[in-house]
Amino acid sequence: MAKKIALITGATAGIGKATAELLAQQGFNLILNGRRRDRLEELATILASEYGTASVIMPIDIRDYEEVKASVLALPDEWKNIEVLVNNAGLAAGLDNIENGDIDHWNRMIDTNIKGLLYMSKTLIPLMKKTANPHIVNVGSIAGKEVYPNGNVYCGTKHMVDALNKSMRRELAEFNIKVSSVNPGAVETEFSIVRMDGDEERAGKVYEGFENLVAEDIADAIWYIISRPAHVNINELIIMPKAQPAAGVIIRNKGL
Ligand code: NDP
Ligand code: 8X3
Repeated sequence: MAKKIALITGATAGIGKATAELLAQQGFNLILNGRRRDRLEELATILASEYGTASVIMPIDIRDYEEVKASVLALPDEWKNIEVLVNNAGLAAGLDNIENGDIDHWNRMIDTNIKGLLYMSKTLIPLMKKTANPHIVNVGSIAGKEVYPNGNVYCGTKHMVDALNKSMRRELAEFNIKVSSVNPGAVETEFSIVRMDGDEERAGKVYEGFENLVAEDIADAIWYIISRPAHVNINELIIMPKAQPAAGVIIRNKGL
């Protein structure tokens, strides 16, 4: 298997799926993670027919450390040669102040955005150290750089991703592993539907009256990050819609 291997978490939708498509197009073989097995199978079939991509699907919940470890251990040896890890899986749940916050929302965000990213990184770092040009790309957020009203716990988890991104870079440079982050503003994916507990009408309003980012914009940035020459590392990128000058601030209905 001559192609490089990338593992993408959260490849069933949005930014992860668009990144899988772009990396397949750029000649990677892929390990595709997400909980929805049917979507992973469908994506693997499409990527094989369109780009000749070989994929292994990893339909697991990254919040479960034992499951993460077991599924990585179960990979055939030739698939353990993982050069690129895109820590993308994550979510926001709810948009309430802390007083009215839902404990289950908080746990899902903390367990996925922070612990899931840690579990996957801890498990893969020993394998990645053995590869030629290892690179971890963490998907943070503008919510990890700034805060906005009712963003509280989501913003907190993404600030932690920002801190982990910096920590990993400090720790892993001596092992030749690049660590980068991409930090987007509003991207229309399934993100707001998940945040609003499935209320598609409310989710749709988030993107009304301005031109939001699309998943392909972020996939493009991830490809830019991982395609730099070996001696260059992009520490972090912040990518916003033109109409979103800051977290939680959107200029609507200006014909953008
Ligand atoms: P989507 O909801 O479209 O995609 C999220 C992906 O994460 C899905 O593939 C989902 O798969 C996966 N996922 C969620 N929980 C788990 C879990 N426990 N185990 C494994 N996979 C999981 O949202 P986006 O594409 O927008 O989000 C991707 C990342 O980008 C997130 O980290 C998000 O915080 C970040 N982000 C998004 C922004 C936006 O405005 N959309 C802006 C800034 C950052 P499944 O449900 O099948 O498990
Ligand atoms: C999501 C970006 O601005 O909706 O991480 O919080 S924002």
